[in-house]
Amino acid sequence: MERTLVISKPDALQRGLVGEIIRRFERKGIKIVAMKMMRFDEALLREHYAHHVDKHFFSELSEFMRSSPVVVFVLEGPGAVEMVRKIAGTSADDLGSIRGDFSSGVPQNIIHSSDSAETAKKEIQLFFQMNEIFDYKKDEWKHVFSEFDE
Ligand code: 3AN
Repeated sequence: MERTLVISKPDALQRGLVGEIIRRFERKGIKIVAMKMMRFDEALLREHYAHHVDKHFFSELSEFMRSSPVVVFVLEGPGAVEMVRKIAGTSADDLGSIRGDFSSGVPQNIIHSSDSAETAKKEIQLFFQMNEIFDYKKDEWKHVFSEFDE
């Protein structure tokens, strides 16, 4: 089953939006299979944002991402990567999404989610040990996903 990584960023924790983020995924029927609070250090940040290390905004991004703890999640479901990206939204203009409803720009944009199934695998390995990710059955799924077959 497809999995994706979500980071609830420092602004979400500071603004009391972690529950709202979880609620949006839960009510869509997506399964939470791992969740923990942690703090980014410089090494993890450089690895996670390797594609941005040379960008002009990296120091601003780094300072922001280390300004408070973050909450990281592994979410699972049919088509989870794309569904979670849609619920998270692309920008502050994406009204109805998490970013659209709660953020007004970068870097304070509340949430990170993996951009492809391939990236998700790498990101999940970067943040979680295998024994921190849980396998369990979500009975609700037979009512949520028409294509779901036990
Ligand atoms: P996304 O998070 O939407 O997939 P990426 O991977 O292009 O976008 O960017 C990662 C993060 O880098 C963004 N979420 C944002 O926090 C930060 N970022 C991107 N562009 C800027 C910028 N011009 N100034 C500050 N931070 C930025």
